[in-house]
Amino acid sequence: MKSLITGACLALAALGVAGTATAANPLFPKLYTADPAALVDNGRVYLYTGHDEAAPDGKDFVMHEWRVFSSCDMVHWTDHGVPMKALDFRWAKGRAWASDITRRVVDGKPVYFFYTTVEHATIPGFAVGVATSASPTGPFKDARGSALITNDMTTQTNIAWDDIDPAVFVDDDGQAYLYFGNTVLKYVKLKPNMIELDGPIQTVTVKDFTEASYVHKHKDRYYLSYSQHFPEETAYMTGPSATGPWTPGGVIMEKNTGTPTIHQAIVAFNGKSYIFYHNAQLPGGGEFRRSVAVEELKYRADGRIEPVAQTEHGPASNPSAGCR
Ligand code: FUB
Repeated sequence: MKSLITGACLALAALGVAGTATAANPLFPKLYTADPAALVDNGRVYLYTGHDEAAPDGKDFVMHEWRVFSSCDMVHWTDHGVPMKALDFRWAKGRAWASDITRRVVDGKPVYFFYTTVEHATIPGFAVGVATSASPTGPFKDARGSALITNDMTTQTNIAWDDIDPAVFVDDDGQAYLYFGNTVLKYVKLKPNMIELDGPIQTVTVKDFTEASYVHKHKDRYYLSYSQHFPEETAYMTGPSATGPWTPGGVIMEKNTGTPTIHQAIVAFNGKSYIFYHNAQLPGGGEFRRSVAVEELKYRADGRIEPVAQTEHGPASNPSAGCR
């Protein structure tokens, strides 16, 4: 298997579309990447990012597509290219902002559900779309032919980008939730088909919330992490269920220099936990030219998360024996 992957990577690298990278942070030295999302599947970790394409003096995000990478050890990464572009949603105007991913078995087969932020072409503001694929590396196709969430469905603020950064969480009982929002944190239940809302959009009061909400579970505890303030730092709360009530836990990662955003994803892989985030540490990096990095994340005995420092060396190799 390893030689097949290596051979495939060499061939793809020759085409200039994919290849392998040995980690140290930032993970991908030839590409500006942002807004990480992660999925562990068959012992392999898949990492989904946005692609920052702004010019060095750019004054806004230029993001047309998402990228996907994978690793069996958190150190060597395979580039699987572009699983989807913003304009693959025919109702979208563009802007491939943050995404998240989950896997469910439908009719006995795995289906990968990719939730994304894009700008809507006809309903002013940003929207959430959902796309599916039979493979974690795509290609992903619009699952509905219409947006799942549009800016006119929420009224807490009049910000055009207040319905961004979808994060999907499937609880142990099978109920799926989608968290999203800028300035106001919202969540909604998803129907079992994963492509329709099931009930009203709810809000969560979170002091200093900015964006990038993300829910994961560790042992019996639920963790809601998010970006707070601007420039952003990564904070978290804990609770007894996927809907809280939430108790503040503190700061996981301090703010960046060079970019005000930080956008995390937290995942358990091969017996350890990791936090993906972005910074501006690649040469030529900045607010609109970010780069994804990863660190090991540790829990204290009482369940609290230890503060995580950004490093250049990244985590130690953690080879997954079951990696396919
Ligand atoms: O990448 C565009 C936006 O910047 C994301 O939606 C936010 O989370 C922030 O990272």
